[in-house]
Amino acid sequence: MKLIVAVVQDKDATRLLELLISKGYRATKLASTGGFLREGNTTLLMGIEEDRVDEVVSLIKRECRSREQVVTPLSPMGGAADSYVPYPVEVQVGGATIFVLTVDRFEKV
Ligand code: 2BA
Repeated sequence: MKLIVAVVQDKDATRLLELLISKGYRATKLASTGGFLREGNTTLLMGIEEDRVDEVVSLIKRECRSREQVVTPLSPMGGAADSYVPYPVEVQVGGATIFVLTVDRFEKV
């Protein structure tokens, strides 16, 4: 078994979750916050049989869109802090950040 951890945008989370559940997958939805934007996003935990991981990843790719967002960072994204002047920058928030981990042991009691 593998554990898929997927950080997705809130806008895509409900639709993706409904699709996964309708296809018989199990998932846990966690409310999370992006470290950079400090905005809400959604983290899905999914225990998936190894031979179905690719299908789940392609469902995530299908349902999650990348979007541009304008932000004004409160601290510098690189370089010296003393000469820092905040100004809006455009960031591309990805459709999904996906981690696939090996599960050593899985039990339900
Ligand atoms: P955030 O940390 O809020 O990041 C949102 C977007 O801001 C990122 O999109 C990226 O385009 C940009 N960004 C993040 N850190 C940056 C930096 N230091 N300088 C410039 N731009 C920066 P994504 O890369 O698609 O990430 C979307 C969300 O996925 C992240 O929200 C975070 O919650 C999660 N994430 C991404 N990579 C991760 C990782 N390696 N480990 C854990 N969570 C991750």
